[in-house]
Amino acid sequence: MSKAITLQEFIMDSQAEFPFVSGQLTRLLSDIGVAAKIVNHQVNRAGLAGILGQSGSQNAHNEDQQKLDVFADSTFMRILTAGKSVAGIGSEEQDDYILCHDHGKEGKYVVMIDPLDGSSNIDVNVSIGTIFSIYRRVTPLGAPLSDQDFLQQGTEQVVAGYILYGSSTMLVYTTGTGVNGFTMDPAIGEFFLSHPAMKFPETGMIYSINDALLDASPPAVQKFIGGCREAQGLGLKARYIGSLVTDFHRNLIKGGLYLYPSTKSNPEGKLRLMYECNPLAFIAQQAGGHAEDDSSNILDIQPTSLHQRSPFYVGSLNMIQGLRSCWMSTADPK
Ligand code: P6P
Repeated sequence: MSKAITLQEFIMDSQAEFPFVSGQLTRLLSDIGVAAKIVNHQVNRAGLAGILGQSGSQNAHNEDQQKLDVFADSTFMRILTAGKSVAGIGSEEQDDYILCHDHGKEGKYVVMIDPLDGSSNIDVNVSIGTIFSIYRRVTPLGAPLSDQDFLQQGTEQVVAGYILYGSSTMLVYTTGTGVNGFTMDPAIGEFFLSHPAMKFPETGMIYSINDALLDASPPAVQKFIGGCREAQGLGLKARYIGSLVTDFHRNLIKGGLYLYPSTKSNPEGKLRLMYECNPLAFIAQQAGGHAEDDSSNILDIQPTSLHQRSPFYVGSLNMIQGLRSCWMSTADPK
């Protein structure tokens, strides 16, 4: 039986793929693995450690922060700023981006992170996740960071990944040469390569949407979901957990499409482009899937604000193509 490969070994072996790296990316990926272990430990004991429930504070979106939201955010901030690789961090839980090391003059990379997505599920013991993206800074080393370092298109991502705190804890990421998944062995607190070269199955048969949004969704989305329901006899299934990382991960393994549409009351949708849509879109693309908003590839969107939202449809290519044909057939007659 071949030796199990640890996350650290995989990261070191992969460094050869980046011939010009200074080792900063390797260090940064390792730091994310360490922060994931710390957060995982706390998530797994939340009910015992008295850190369930709300923290009493709100985030940048005036959403109630759970105690674990605050813990996860502070943990990733602490670990990532301790290294010299990161010049700045944009967090869904922080109003503005954080500059590291003398106004961000050091460090080749910036990180965008949703420290704990789906945290409203914590108190009911449903799986939750961390989502992260790494970009190269745009401003030169030695200069202070600016907005342009953070408001980059998704195509500029160097790394994207997520940690799923579920029945087992997994770290899944891509550096642009495929998607690899690592499962934690809780006995020794180490991530081992368990899902090499992850790909969406050719045909997706799962659709994931909050049914309560459907009547307020674009006609194309209503037509697509109607078609899925009619195809129930052919094996189409509805699965929606209300935790994006969990729904995405299941659809990546089994094949499916996650939809969070624009609605009449929220024309930009709910999910955040920089912290949720871009990283999962990069992973989806690398796994043979795709991700769009109401009209274009998510990765091509030029961000204009740190916390901007976007409609989000992500998953198996055949299902994205089915949705696209619904957009075309329901387009307003010119
Ligand atoms: P709704 C969690 O708040 C989240 O950001 C995603 O994890 C999840 O898919 C979605 O929102 C759930 O939103 O409106 O269906 O409760």
